[in-house]
Amino acid sequence: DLGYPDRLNCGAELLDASAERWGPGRPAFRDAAGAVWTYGELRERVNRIAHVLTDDLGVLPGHRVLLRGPTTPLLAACWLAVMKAGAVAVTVLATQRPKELATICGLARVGHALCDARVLDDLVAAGVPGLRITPYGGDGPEDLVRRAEGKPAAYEAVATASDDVALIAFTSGTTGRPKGCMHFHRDVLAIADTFSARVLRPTPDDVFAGSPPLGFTFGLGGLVIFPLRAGASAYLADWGGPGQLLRDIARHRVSVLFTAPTAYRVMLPKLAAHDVSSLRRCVSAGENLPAATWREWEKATGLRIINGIGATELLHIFISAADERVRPGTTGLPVPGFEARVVDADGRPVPDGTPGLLAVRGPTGCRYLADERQREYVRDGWNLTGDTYVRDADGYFSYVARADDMIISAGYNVAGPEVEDALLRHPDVAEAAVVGRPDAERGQVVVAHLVLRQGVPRDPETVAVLREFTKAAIAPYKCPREIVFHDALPRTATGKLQRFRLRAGGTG
Ligand code: 3SK
Repeated sequence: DLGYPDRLNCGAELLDASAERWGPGRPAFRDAAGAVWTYGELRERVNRIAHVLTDDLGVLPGHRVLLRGPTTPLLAACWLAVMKAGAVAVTVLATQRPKELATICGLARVGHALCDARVLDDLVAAGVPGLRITPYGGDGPEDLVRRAEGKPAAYEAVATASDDVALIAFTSGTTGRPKGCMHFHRDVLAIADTFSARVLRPTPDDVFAGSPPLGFTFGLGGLVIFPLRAGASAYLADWGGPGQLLRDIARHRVSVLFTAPTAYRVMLPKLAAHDVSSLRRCVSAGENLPAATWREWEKATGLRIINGIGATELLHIFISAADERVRPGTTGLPVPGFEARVVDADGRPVPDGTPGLLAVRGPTGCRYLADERQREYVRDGWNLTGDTYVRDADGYFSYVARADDMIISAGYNVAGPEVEDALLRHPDVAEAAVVGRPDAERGQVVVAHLVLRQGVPRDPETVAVLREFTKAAIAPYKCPREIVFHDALPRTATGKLQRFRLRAGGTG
């Protein structure tokens, strides 16, 4: 029990309470143009925007407000204003296309949208009936920032109940139809008071930065909720590639980094040219972190990556480990406040050492928005994440594969990520995805889809070298029968690998 009161507004807690506690003059956000917003300035801007929402746009508590834009302090301010106004934020990615936006607006019954003026077109093209769109950051007369200028600098947050819905986040759909996940005001604080406070342990002097967008709860938590709850600051800008992120780390003396395994991998060869001495915490989630990447990062920086598994359904990370608790190659231990176990298809716990389905429960719950899949994914209060995991005798959880990504070849179970991990140990391999291809004789055969490092030839010799290399690392039945080279692997907008597209013969 995290002991939250019945009345709780997460926007007020993250902003007003933090400004009071840590001081309004402390930096809250920095942007790509070099601007710094203090907690006091952020509070004033948020309050003025909240006034526009309630006084001009007629947004009432419980109304759903779509938020869409690249990662900027202004987008974060809009999110906080929606929270303070007691409305429900529906966060989407700036890169989502009209059809996807129309689906989300329909499912979540969105009536209002605050949209960065630079990405307005796709939202307009979505043609959502009755949607009232207010642009921000542009120069039109209706612009939110202009309208906010004349508003009072103070705003009393709506006294929401701690279990009023604060946000609806959509799963990114590694396999198809997105699901809306509802989260309460108390859930927003719970992720900061569990994973962040107990595992990450930031201080008010920390500077956060990273690649996940704010429309993905990995980014919203890591770049807005956690720093504000800790009185720290965040550098908010879109992912501009590995070189850009490394330059930003040096320029803003970033100390807490949130990014995904692929980004750690692509930063590795560029590390030596940048000053990353300010980093003290590196968090990886969004996908399985190969042990090879963990080791190479530690060798290059001396830093032990904090691996974690999170889910939109649980809002943020629920299994992880930091410092001396890290065991490379595992995801870690349940985050204090969460429980996790490995179960069979009937939901019964399996013995340690036996792979099964990962089930988790904790303060953030899993509540799908009007979706019949709630019964399938949530059983007796346990959320089935769709991952196959194994727990060892010490209680550490290790990723095996997505439940539907197990390859069964000639009667043997092959976990794609184990083969990927072996391939990624080779210096020529930049990215790897291993899937099964139907085969009349063996049921399935193991196929490796690879992106090679720049300059490595895509020829039979490279194939032969990689074959020998994997044979020396894993049992022959797991070794890829086929190796296919790609320029890039197919990924969701949040960067998750879409293995189903590779199985279907796509390249992305
Ligand atoms: O979906 C994920 O992988 C994730 C990871 C960390 C935090 C939040 C999320 C949704």
